Amino acid sequence: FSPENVTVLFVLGGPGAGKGTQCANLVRDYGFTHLSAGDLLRAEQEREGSEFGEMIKEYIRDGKIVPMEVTVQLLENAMTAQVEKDKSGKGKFLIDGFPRKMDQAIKFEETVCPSKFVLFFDCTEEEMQKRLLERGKTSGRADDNAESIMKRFKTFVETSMPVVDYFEKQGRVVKVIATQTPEAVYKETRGKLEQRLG
Ligand code: UP5
Ligand code: MG
Repeated sequence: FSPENVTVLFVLGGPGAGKGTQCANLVRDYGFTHLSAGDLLRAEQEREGSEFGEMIKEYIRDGKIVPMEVTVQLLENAMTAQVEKDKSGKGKFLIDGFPRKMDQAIKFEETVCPSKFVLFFDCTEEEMQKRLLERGKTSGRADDNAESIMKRFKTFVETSMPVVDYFEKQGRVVKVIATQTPEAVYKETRGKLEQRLG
């Protein structure tokens, strides 16, 4: 697909900030296609015959960032499939949980498509930890345990926040306070998004 035919918003925020929850709302009301990098990696890990399965499993459990080649390729494949499926030959994407390392940000914007802006969900670690431990009771996610959560927070602060800062310096971040109820967070999200999209 050609970059002129697609709109991309990156959706960032710490582990458990509510990225997936709010993306579901935006899909319902604005017709975006939601692509979660974490979901794509988990699906690839499960795929029979994947050469990356074991590696992805270890990286996710340790809260580390999977080498970007794998993730960028998965995202590009999913975008291509969606654009080809769409009658208009266009696409409107929420790329959730990506880019979370500087090399990914540069590579994706250079070789796939620049993003319009970043939607950043800002939440306290205390609140995120509470949410993830609660979800961990039933999610079956290998990284929803106290030890992995700590590692995910460390990676977020050291590796992913610099990406948010990089976009912020370019005036490309729309920040939403994400500690409130899901409904309140969504209300703020809609308001800021509509202002920005014009
Ligand atoms: N919840 C949501 N909003 C709430 C609110 N306002 N009030 C109270 N509760 C709220 O929400 C998390 C939980 O909180 C849910 O139970 C929800 O009901 C509740 P969710 O919407 O799922 O939050 P989200 O931000 O999507 O949390 P998630 O756990 O998905 O975030 P992560 O960023 O940690 O997970 P992701 O799947 O993106 O990545 C997982 C791993 O994949 C990474 O750690 C990394 O190892 C790997 N990865 C890469 O290597 N490269 C990538 O590019 C991407 C991922
Ligand atoms: Mg998520």
